[in-house]
Amino acid sequence: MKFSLFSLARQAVGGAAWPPQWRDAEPKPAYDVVIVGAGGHGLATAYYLAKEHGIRNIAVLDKGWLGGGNTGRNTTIIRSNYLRDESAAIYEHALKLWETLSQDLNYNVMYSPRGVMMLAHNEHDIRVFKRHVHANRLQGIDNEWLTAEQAKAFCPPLYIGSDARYPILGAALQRRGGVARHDAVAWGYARAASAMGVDIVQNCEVTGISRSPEGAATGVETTRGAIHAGKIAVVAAGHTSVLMGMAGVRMPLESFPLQALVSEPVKPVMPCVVMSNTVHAYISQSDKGELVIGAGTDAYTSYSQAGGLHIAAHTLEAICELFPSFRRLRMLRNWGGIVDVTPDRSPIIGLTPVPGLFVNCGWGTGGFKATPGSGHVFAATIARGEPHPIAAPFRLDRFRTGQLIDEAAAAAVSH
Ligand code: FAD
Ligand code: PYC
Repeated sequence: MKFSLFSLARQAVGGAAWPPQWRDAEPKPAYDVVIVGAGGHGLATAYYLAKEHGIRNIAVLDKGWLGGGNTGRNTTIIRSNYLRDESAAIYEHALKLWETLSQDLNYNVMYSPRGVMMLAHNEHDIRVFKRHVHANRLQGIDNEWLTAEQAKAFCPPLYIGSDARYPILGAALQRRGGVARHDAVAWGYARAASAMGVDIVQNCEVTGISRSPEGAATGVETTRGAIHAGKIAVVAAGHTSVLMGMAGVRMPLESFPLQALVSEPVKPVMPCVVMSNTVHAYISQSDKGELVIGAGTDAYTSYSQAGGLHIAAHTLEAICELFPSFRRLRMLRNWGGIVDVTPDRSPIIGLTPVPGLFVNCGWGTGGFKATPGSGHVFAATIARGEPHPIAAPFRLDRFRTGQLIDEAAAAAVSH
């Protein structure tokens, strides 16, 4: 890996500003772009920077192993049935990229468009989901309303009796929604980016962001030394506030644990993805046969990669009421990740007040589905130094101007 001797020397003098006579002699950055975070979004960004913008002198740094953050911990639900035009544009952009991603990367990411169904349990749910169906149709995105009987026909294990504790009054179905293999997405992007010359450095925690006397971001301090960089992109879900704080930028984010669990493997029994925001549970079946079950976020902010057990218990109770035949299954394991959540539940993508510093974060409980689209538009934003049109509405300063993109209901996970 390439370290800049000049930046090491600068660190040795306590990070002080370069004396004027040295400034002229500043070295060429070791990397054109340093990406902090080797999750799906960071790796996808590196891949599209290399593939579509010819920028290959890139390092992707991670404090752990690649794909070991939320990318490797999520329940892989993919859909684009959001409410607002801005959101529909980015999630649909991603969904279209998912459709050919295995071919593009020459790596099977096991994208499976098996349908995502969101259950309505009361009048309010019905109105909210019908509003999404109508909005999506106007946006050219597939989403349809099902009666309870149609929902049961689509997903036979679902219990729709009127004596249910959470009666099912109907559902919104996006047939093109589905799942993919989370690890394969990280590995596929990493392999393809690496083949184009991108350096991926694991076990390399970023501990500081250095700035020029004029204020521009010039490099990162890491547990393995300093690295001088032309541009720096922070893509470190859950930890963004900490990293951006190193450059003096305060972010409108809160970090929460979000957890999931899997059952013992069984033969194919769940044909689709079912989500219920109201009962705080969602479920699908992995290709290994495990039922993949997710819960809502913890109620309190924390950096612990484990959610409260009482939340998991509530989720399992709800799943057993929605799918009584799953009562006999044993749970195999549970885990958690840390998601960073914005006030309007939409991501932040783009430039920052610090020249040369870019950020992509705030995907909250729902960024896996966005991975290809997020990486694609973020790469264009970094390469051109101005927001890609799809990324533009998600700029950081919307929290100053008030142009929020409220997607609280589309998140489909309680938070
Ligand atoms: P990550 O994969 O978390 O990558 C960020 C990386 O940054 C990490 O590898 C971390 O080690 C690294 N990092 C952090 N700090 C530093 C530092 N100082 N120096 C160097 N590296 C650093 N989304 C969906 O769309 N569908 C779902 O079904 C879904 N289910 C979820 C279920 C759970 C339990 C969880 C936790 C999340 C879920 N999500 C889901 C959300 C989704 O996982 C995330 O939005 C997405 O994976 C974020 O990807 P990322 O690449 O931005 O972050
Ligand atoms: O955004 O679809 C989603 C999701 C499902 C589970 C967690 N996030």
